[in-house]
Amino acid sequence: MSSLDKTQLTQYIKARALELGFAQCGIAKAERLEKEEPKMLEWLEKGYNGTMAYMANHFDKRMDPTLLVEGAKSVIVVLFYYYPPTKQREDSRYKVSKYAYGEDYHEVLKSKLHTLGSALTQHIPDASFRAFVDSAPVMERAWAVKAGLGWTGKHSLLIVPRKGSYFFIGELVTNVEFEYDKPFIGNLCGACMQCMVSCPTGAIVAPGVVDARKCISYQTIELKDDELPIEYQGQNKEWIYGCDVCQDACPWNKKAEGHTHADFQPNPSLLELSNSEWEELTEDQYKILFKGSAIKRAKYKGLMRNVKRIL
Ligand code: B12
Ligand code: SF4
Ligand code: SF4
Repeated sequence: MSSLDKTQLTQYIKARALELGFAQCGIAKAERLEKEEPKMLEWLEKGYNGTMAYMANHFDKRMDPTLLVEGAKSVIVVLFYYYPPTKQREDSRYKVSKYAYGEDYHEVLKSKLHTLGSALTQHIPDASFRAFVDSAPVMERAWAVKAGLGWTGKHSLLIVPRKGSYFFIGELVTNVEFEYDKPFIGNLCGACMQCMVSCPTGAIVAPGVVDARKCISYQTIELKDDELPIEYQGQNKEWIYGCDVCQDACPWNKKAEGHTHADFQPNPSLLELSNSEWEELTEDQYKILFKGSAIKRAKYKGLMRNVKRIL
């Protein structure tokens, strides 16, 4: 048994999260996401997931973390700030999304989440937990809202008041009970439409709804086909891995400052690659340059296909 009561344990775990480099930590009760369910179903029915068939898998588990993790009582949600301190060279015709400048964030966040989980088991020996970042059937943005961390903007991403959207989201689902945060109520977008009007492909089809098939991020990373469907060709003039246009356009990101994580520094070679170096990149160079990077998700063939599309 822990010597800490519920309030102290809640404060302790949140303080540990901040020490580990997370910008924010909120905690929500693990329960079915009743409100999100019909919206998710509609998104799938409209085919907005494109070839990401996995988005339709484990529907019940995605809606209810108690089905995903046995005995789950709480979802601890953490945010990791990633706006980079340095950017790609100005004259680069081949833009890489800022989230992929450094090491693979899945690895960085998972390792920190496991350290956070171990801190929990030190106090509660029979605590169990599972750490998730991005790839599991978990509605991460909905949980961040439930844990009081922010709202989802018209581009559908989580925005933290005054701090913007350049955050990754991670979770620990655990059998331990905490004092829960109040959900973030409302939406601070107001009448702004900047993300919707600036999206180069019209992928934000309604406020808060992204048709992934039209999104450059999907087309450059998730879509494995050699050719883009004809209706989507020619709209993307610069992105070879992901896309930041809707986030860069957002007033909540206008004051974004570079992060200071020593363990998540941008890869200097990536920032400095010239246009001709991108065009002539060999598979061996790719392997050395992007070792441990999120860019590996696109594979060499996929990345060069994206370079050729722009070229
Ligand atoms: C699939 C996916 C994608 C797809 C689809 C994107 C999307 N918006 O759904 C693609 C490949 C396009 C993508 C792109 C990106 N992604 Co992504 N992606 C995911 C993933 C794996 C699942 C998201 C999901 O469930 N989508 C399905 C839809 C239905 O979910 P939803 O938007 O939450 O659904 C709500 C709304 O649609 C709304 N809704 C539905 N209908 C209606 C109708 C009305 C009227 C209203 C108001 C609302 C509404 O209600 C739904 C339920 O809450 C998550 C990780 C995770 N497991 O959650 C990361 C995640 C969302 N991605 C992330 C990132 C960083 C990106 C990119 C910025 C990467 C980049 N720079 O290229 C882009 C951003 C593009 C964008 N504007 O969304 C981060 C976002 C962090 C944040 N601050 O929010 C996540 C959380 C990963 C992580 N762990 O950090 N992604
Ligand atoms: S990431 Fe780019 S393509 Fe996708 S919704 Fe945002 S602006 Fe549009
Ligand atoms: S650009 Fe405007 S509408 Fe879009 S998310 Fe930001 S505040 Fe909301």
